Amino acid sequence: MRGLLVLTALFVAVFGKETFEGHQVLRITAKDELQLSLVKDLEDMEEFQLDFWREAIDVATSVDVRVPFHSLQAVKAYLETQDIQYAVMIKDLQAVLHEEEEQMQFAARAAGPRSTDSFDYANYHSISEIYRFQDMLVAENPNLVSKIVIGQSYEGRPLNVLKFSTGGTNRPAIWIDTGIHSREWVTQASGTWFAKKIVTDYGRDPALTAILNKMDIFLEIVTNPDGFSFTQTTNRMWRKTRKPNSGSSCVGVDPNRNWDAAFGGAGASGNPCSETYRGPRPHSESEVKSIVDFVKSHGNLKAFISIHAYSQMLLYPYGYTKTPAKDQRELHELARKAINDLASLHGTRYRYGSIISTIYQASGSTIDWTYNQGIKYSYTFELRDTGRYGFLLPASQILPTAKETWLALMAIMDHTSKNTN
Ligand code: 0X9
Ligand code: ZN
Repeated sequence: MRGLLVLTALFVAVFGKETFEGHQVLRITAKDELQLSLVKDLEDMEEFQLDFWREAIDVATSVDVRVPFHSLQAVKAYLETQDIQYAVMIKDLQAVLHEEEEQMQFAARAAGPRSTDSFDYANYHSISEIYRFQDMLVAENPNLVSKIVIGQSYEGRPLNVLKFSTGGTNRPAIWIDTGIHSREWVTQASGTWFAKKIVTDYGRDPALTAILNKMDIFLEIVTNPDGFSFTQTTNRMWRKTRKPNSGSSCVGVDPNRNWDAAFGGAGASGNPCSETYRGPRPHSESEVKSIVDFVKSHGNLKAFISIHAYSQMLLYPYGYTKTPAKDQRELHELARKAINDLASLHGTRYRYGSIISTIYQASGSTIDWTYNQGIKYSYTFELRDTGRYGFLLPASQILPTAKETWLALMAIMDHTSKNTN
């Protein structure tokens, strides 16, 4: 296993980008507890190098897993021998990636935008394009937008946060982050669109104007810049941070398992090679610690919204326990309103509820920590889709996704503002 990983790393170092020729994404559906445990056993078969896009939880829900070409026959034989049902969601991952890359290169051929009005919101962009977009937005709207740098990533990239503020000092505020998992590209793309939407709607949309006359909004678009850069240069499927782990050849920590909320509990891994590796200690990742420090020093955040993909879900705490959050009723009602507003645009259907009861148990996740810090309106989204493309959502869906999500964000921000003194 270790040998294979080292070999892959070497190959990539010499030849550039990791390819996914013949990789498939399978959707596996266990029909009883026995089958479910057989599917879970796959998680421990390291030689297969499986990448679980959606984990095994219970009999009712299916599992999405990326299977490398070299394991495909064996995995399918394993499932077929046990009579476990599966469907091929993505037949050739590399073909989808190729399409995505072509589209991105085609879009990048156009001259760089001279203003945020001509920015191409309907395509995916490199990290430097997004950083440049942020600077343009600040330059164009100096009375509304500023950029603060809350820290540095492991590889030394700035952790930029856009601050939207119409005045006051340390006003009550709303936090939004996208891209903490680097491969969830539709989130950073949507975050970019949200930033432009805020400056466009301020002074025009009465609801947003009222919110911004009372509260500040903080938006971190590229929350995991090292991972994001890595998805563009080397491995499109990278999720974690890029900090090496001592004593292991595997790199990175899952920044959505690294928070000090039941850190180390069930729903995270202690194995540095796992996609849900929690890290050596809470807040070990600078990308996480920088937000922690910001939240504490600000001290007046009223809503904290962390945006992921995929699955179409709006979730609130907790992920580590089934004990209901003390504001569960209000959080549930508001989530219902938000997803109904979201659906009103294109009919996109979301599920909603607590993390543990809706998706799966996760310890050390972002919003469990923010909620326990006293930020009542702590929510996390899983944007489009439900698995047809999964993390590889075509660029043609960026605008519909961003626009519908904005309606849900407005519902949460509006309620937060109205319930803040
Ligand atoms: O495993 C996760 O961290 C989340 N799914 S994802 O595919 N975006 O990685 C689910 C965990 C709970 N949900 C959120 N905190 N978004
Ligand atoms: Zn995620």
